[in-house]
Amino acid sequence: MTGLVRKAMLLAVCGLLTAGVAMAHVPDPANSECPTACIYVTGHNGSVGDAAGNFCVTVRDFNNVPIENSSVVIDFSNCDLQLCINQLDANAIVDCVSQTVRKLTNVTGQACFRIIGKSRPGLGCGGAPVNCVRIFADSTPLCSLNAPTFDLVNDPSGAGLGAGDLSAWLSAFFCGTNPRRGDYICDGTLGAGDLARWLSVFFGGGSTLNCPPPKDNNVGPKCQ
Ligand SMILES: [Ca+2]
Ligand SMILES: [Ca+2]
Repeated sequence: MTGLVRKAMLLAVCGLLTAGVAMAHVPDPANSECPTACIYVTGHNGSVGDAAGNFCVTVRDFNNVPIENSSVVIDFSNCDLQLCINQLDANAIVDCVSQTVRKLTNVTGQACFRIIGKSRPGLGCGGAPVNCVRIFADSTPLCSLNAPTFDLVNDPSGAGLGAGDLSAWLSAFFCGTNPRRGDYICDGTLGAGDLARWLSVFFGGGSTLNCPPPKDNNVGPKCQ
């Protein structure tokens, strides 16, 4: 091997090593993990968000190493729901203007959420576009998902799931346009499986309450 070739190889190896170091601690979507189906937006039981809505995001870098203290942002700004300011989670930060909920990852690179909120009023057969939720880690886009909502109509008392929500789901079912807010099985259509999932969350008792009214009627900050 000539001296010139050896030098060139050395430079190439150094370049690769430098690139590897530079990519460390930068979130890599290919090595990170998002929820597999969609994100459930639920109510709470007075002390904590409904376990039915629990989901986790794991952030890893180019070398597949978990990133601790990565800022995971769940961005609902394209969705048809209203977040509650109080997520009953001391580690969750809600931004009403940007409609985001944010948490830092733990030592294993994981941040878990239970998003508390409800559907906006007056949606009729319309609603959110496909994959309205965007998930970022340190500003790097990781994935996009749908965000069905169990609490579909407001209750002036601040109560959570009830007959009015069930009725609203049935109205959505008869739309024929499959509003994504009622697609709990996340298959693109509304059917018996979605109704069964709504009933299981209702009877699970974890969404007996939601954030207090009034809703904002699609103007102003999309949370309360
Ligand atoms: Ca309701
Ligand atoms: Ca479905």
